[in-house]
Amino acid sequence: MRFATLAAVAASLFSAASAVQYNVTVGPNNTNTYDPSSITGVVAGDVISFRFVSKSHSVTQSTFDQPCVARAGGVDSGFFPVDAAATSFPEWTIQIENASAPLWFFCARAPHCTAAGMVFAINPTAERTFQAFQATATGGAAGNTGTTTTGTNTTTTGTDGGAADPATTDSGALSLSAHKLTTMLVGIALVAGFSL
Ligand SMILES: *[C@@H]1O[C@H](CO)[C@@H](O)[C@H](O)[C@H]1NC(C)=O
Ligand SMILES: *[C@@H]1O[C@H](CO)[C@@H](O)[C@H](O)[C@H]1NC(C)=O
Ligand SMILES: *[C@@H]1O[C@H](CO)[C@@H](O)[C@H](O)[C@H]1NC(C)=O
Ligand SMILES: *[C@@H]1O[C@H](CO)[C@@H](O)[C@H](O)[C@H]1NC(C)=O
Ligand SMILES: [Cu+2]
Repeated sequence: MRFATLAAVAASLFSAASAVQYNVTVGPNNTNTYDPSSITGVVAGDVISFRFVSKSHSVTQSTFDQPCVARAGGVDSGFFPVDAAATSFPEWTIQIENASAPLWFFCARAPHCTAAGMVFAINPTAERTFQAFQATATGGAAGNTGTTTTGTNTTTTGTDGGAADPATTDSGALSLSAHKLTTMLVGIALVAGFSL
C-alpha cells in the first residue's frame, strides 16, 4: 500500500492548519530565474511549491559556500522539461522540517547557476545573504537581482507535518501523483536540518 502511505504523507503536509504554502515559479518568461528567488520567515512545517514553467530546470539543494554543487544528502527535484507550448506545468513541493538554519538551492542545468546565478534561498541571514550566495555562484559576475518574499511568523506548534515517514527524510524525493486543476503535483521531498 505504498500509494496509501504517500497519500497520507501528502494529506499531512497540506492539512496542517497553520503551515504556510509558498509558491515559487521556476523559469518565468523563459528566464533562468526563480521568482521569488529568496523567501524569509519560513518556519518548520511550511511547504514550498515550485512550479516549472519553461525549459528544463531543477531545484537542487546546495550549500552557502558551494552554491552550484549538489549537497550530499540534499533534496533534488531532478529536471522538469517543459514544452514551449505547455498549458499545464509540473509542480514539486518540499516541506521544511527544520528552519533553524538557512537552506540553499540552485538549478543544476549548466550553466544556469554559474552564468545566470540561478539560485534560491530560504531564510538567508544578515551574515549569509542571498546576494552573497548568488555572487559566489557566478564568481562575482552580475547575476539576476533577487526578489524576496517575507513570510508571516506563525509560531506554530506541532506542525512538523512530521508524520513524515522516516524513509522519506534521507534521500529526499518521494514521487507522488495527485491531480490538481491545471497543475500536476509530481513530487514531495522533506528538507531536514543541516548544520550549515
Ligand atoms: C500559494 O498558492 C496556494 C494555492 O494557489 C494559495 O492557497 C496560497 O495562498 C499561495 N501562497 C502564497 C504565500 O501566496
Ligand atoms: C513576465 O513578463 C511580463 C511581460 O513583460 C511581465 O509583466 C511580468 O512581470 C514578467 N514576469 C516575471 C516573473 O518576470
Ligand atoms: C517568530 O516569533 C517568535 C516568537 O515571537 C520569535 O522567537 C522568533 O524569533 C520569530 N522568528 C522570526 C523569523 O521572526
Ligand atoms: C535543526 O537543525 C539544526 C542545525 O541546523 C540542529 O542543530 C538542530 O538540532 C535541529 N533541530 C531539530 C529539532 O532537529
Ligand atoms: Cu535552470
